[in-house]
Amino acid sequence: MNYTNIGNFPKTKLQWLWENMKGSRGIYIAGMLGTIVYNVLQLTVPYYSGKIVDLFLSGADARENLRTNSNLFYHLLICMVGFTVLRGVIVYVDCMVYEHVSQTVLYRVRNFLYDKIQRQDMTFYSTYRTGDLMTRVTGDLDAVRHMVAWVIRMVIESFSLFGAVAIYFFYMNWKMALCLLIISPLVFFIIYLFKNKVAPMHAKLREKLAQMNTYAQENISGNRVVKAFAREDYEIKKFDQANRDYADTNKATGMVWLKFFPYVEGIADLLPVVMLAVGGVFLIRGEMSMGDYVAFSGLIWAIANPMRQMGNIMNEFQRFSAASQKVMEIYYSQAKIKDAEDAVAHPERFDGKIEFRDVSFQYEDGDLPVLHDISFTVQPNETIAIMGETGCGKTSLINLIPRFYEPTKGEVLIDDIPIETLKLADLRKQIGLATQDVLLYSDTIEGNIAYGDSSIDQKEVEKFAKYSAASDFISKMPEGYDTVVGERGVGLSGGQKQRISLARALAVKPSILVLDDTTSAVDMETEKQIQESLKHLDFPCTKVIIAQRISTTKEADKILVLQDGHITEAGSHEELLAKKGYYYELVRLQTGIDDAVVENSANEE
Ligand code: DUT
Ligand code: MG
Repeated sequence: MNYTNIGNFPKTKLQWLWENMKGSRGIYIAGMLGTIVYNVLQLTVPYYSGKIVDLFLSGADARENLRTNSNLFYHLLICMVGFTVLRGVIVYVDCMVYEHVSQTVLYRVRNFLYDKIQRQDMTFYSTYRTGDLMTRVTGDLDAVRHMVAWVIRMVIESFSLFGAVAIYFFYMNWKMALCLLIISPLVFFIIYLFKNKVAPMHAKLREKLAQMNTYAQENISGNRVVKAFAREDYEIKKFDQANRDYADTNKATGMVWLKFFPYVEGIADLLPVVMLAVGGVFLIRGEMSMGDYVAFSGLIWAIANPMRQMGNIMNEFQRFSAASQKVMEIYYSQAKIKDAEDAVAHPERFDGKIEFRDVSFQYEDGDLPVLHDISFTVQPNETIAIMGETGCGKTSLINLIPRFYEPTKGEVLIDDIPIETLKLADLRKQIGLATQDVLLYSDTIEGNIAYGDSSIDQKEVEKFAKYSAASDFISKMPEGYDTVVGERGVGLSGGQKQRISLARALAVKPSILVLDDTTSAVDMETEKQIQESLKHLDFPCTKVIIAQRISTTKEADKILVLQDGHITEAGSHEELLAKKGYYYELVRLQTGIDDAVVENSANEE
């Protein structure tokens, strides 16, 4: 896959995240500070309870203190409760901050990605599978959101808690603190080993998810093929396999932590033992007060839990890493076909002259050129027909006109302007295209016809439907133009879809109309009707028509015959008949009559 700059982004993942927090950075930093504050506040309870124990419960003059200094006792108690309540409030607000910022980032990146995907060129769409793209804008993006909402918060929580407690421990009794903390670097080492093991697992996991989604997506949109071949069981099995693969990889990823978990857990469990043994000795020797002992034991969880949490955090961090890689690939991808820096605006109509100058073309992923040195000119308002056997390059040729692809050699000009100097939108707005593979939107028929120009009214929609010989069948439908057609035009026949697609292409009143085998599925009679109305459109329009039937091409001003990407014959119907080449043979084949008659018919015309 050479489409994007994989792994070679202008920013690191965290820098990229930070960039997308624009506008919420201040509040996010406040949120992080809040996290530090509420974690440090955790120390207040053991601090005050330690004080209370020392002064009023276990000290030598505890009773005396309680009698003479009860104010202090209540003061300490109120502080303890007050800080606990304050902490609760901060945690609450903090949670909202993280959630808010993460949703803001999610919204922003999602829109950005959608925008990016919309503006990509054809090569992009043949590179990425739909299911994979869907995974990127859903699952992967959610992992990014999770990073902002949870992972970063947990990192700060763990480190601030651990750090605050460590400092407090040293402040109380440095010897005891040292004994407890000396083993903690070992945890970091274990986590480091764990990271190396789990990172590739997350990359794999993510691929499996994309694969599963792709199967599901292809299967659902291709359900008719599945049914036609009665391959339901096969498809179910295929999905089951992908599903199992994903589940297994998920389990395997979880198992990685299980290998490291006993060591981290062992170290965490060791802490209370050290506390009891070493603390006990210090207590006996009088090197530590009972209050300090209580404070120490009351806080031991605050260094054990961050250790335990590390594995979780690292796991989530790696998930983010794998997912953000995929998101950033789209985020930083650049369409190769885009407006030139100095692109010329051309809001007005074209006259409609089309010229191909020595155009050769090869698909990026193809081994051989599919078009060789194509040169021809179509004058404004003329009709040019392109013929040739399947796979000879007809669709590839017309795809160069709206700049879906770019020639590898030569250039395409419209009204003598090289099309790569025009603004893409201006170029494409002037081209009405009915593609070979018809795709209609889940919308009403009217909505589909007016897709390219939603400003046209019902009357005009009906006019274009008439041009494309679609009005009859549309008016026979129960809800007429308001009939909702499903995805890909479910509920319509092939010929009906083609006619709606033709009406859609006409409805933008293009200067250039490109029809790729658009009447292949309609009957001869209807096709004749369409040909007739195309001749009498109420706006000037150059027509490029790919067709297989002689009846369609016969009346074109010029006919091109393509063979293996070369133009082998060019001229009018009569000129080509006289050549007695491919076109002549085609006429013979299609009309089913012998040479003499073909020649006669040519003479008549
Ligand atoms: N091709 C690719 N990649 C594509 C599309 C086509 O490599 O994305 C190849 C297949 C074929 C050649 O280019 O060998 C020409 O294809 P095209 O679609 O232009 O053929 P066609 O003349 O339109 O055939 P058909 O009459 O079947 O529509
Ligand atoms: Mg084609």
